[in-house]
Amino acid sequence: MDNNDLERERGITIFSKNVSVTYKGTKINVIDTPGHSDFGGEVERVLKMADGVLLLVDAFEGPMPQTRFVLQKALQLGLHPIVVINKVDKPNCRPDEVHDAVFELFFNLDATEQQLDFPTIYGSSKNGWMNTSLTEIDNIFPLLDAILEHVPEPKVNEGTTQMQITSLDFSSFLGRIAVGKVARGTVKESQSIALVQADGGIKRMKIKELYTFEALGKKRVTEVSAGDICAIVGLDEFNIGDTICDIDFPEALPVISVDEPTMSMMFSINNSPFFGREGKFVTSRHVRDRLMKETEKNLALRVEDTESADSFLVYGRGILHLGILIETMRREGFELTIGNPQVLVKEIDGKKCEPYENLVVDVPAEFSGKVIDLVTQRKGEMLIMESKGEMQHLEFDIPSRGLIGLRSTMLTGTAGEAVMAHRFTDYRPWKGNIPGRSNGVLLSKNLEKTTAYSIDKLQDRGRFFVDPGEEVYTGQIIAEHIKPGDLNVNATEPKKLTNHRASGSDDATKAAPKILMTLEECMEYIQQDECIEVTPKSIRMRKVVLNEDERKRISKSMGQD
Ligand SMILES: Nc1nc2c(ncn2[C@@H]2O[C@H](COP(=O)(O)OP(=O)(O)OP(=O)(O)O)[C@@H](O)[C@H]2O)c(=O)[nH]1
Ligand SMILES: [Mg+2]
Repeated sequence: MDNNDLERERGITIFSKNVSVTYKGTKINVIDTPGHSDFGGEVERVLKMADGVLLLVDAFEGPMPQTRFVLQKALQLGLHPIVVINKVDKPNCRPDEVHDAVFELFFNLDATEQQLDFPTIYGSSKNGWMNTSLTEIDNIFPLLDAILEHVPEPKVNEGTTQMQITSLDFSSFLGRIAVGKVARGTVKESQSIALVQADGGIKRMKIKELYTFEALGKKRVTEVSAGDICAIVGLDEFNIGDTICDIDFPEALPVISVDEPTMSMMFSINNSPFFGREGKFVTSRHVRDRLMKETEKNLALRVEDTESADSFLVYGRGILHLGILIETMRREGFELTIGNPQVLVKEIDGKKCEPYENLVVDVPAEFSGKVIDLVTQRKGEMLIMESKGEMQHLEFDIPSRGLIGLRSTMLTGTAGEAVMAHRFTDYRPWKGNIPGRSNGVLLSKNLEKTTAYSIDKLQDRGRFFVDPGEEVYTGQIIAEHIKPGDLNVNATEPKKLTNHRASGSDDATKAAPKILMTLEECMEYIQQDECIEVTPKSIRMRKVVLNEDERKRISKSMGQD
């Protein structure tokens, strides 16, 4: 179902999706939700459309931090999950232990007697089977039977039309499409309705076209009754959370609450010397309009104007949440400057508080000491340490701040073996200073093309982010310094003519290949005085202040404060 470009590239679900299957005469609507913790708000919202839940757990890894979160939301809504232990084809998987762990999780989350009595299905979606036991079969009918048996029929409320818009679909032909479950009465084609907004305002409009979900697509219908999920075309203006009601009896459903943002980043127009070279949309007007448009569907996102007309403060749920937005914008042709991510600090009972997260790391036992070391340096506290096959399972409490940049150091420190996941828990008192990046950077002294000759000479000073022949500018971060402290270097010197060796390509082959960093890696890499230039073609890290002398003056005056 992951059909969006970004989803395919990353192998994760970002947007929830609807499909349906008819089994033994019953239509089953299936909603696929994202699993990553940054998209918790989305999960929470679409759960409101659901009459039941399949809780998918990996037969090797067991419940993850986000499993806890989504399960908690489902239990609070009074849903009765069916537990699906997937991937039993994996060698060394432990389906029975995982089942026990899931039971313990239900118990810890105050599940009712009835919820604790959950049905369990085992299987391998990769190999196309699901069964009530660990015996491999050649179909998934036991899973569908469990759905028919354990998921209650939707409540069909009689009365006037009522449907809350819980998600949004988009088609270039039809425009914005409102999706939700009909809660009461029916919704009809050409019906005139009242749209009740979050602030209580009411707008009258007309439904143009109506669809239900059928297999992997949509089917046009003339009427949808309570209990089914429907997609509506032709409402010009609506927001997620609005209720579609009878034109004469506008009665709204409770407003949808979503997770508060935990992180903010400054989005500005591109102000590098390469401004406007690679993008189509580059003015503050373009950027502002696009961000405001995004807030209509991206509920966990908030955008604030700042003192500068060229900068906007964007609040989100985490690096991935904001990273996806930036990546989407750059593909649409935008140029931006992105500041370093800041966690949201709150004052609670007169105390400065910051977000904390639950961090889970699975790592081969030989690296567990290293992991504990790295997390403790960043003010993490270990809660759990246990063996899971040949792996060590570690759980920590850590300020969100400490997580920024942790992934790359963790992967370097464990030869790429650590698997980590984290999830926001709550706000707690500020934990004090957390050390930032330990290495400095090499900065370009000039605006010019880099040369193989210079890069080669500088190889023992740092690991480069640019290739020979790439154009760089003053103040651009072109390499990681092998030591702390920044260095301004000339990476653009042409080869000396006095050199007697035959000039040619042999120099170019000596340079180690550049380090490729993803957008999110850059977001975690940069420090307070640095930012990222994002264009459709490039991602460049740079100092906020490009001029070396000016930077010195500023850091001097800061030091005197
Ligand atoms: N071995 C094995 N791998 C599986 C099985 N099912 C899924 N996978 C793999 O697990 C990975 C994640 O699968 P997804 O379907 O994207 O998982 P997801 O839970 O939807 O992930 P999010 O949408 O990001 O939350 C993919 O690499 C799949 O190929 C299975 O039964 N056995
Ligand atoms: Mg998925």
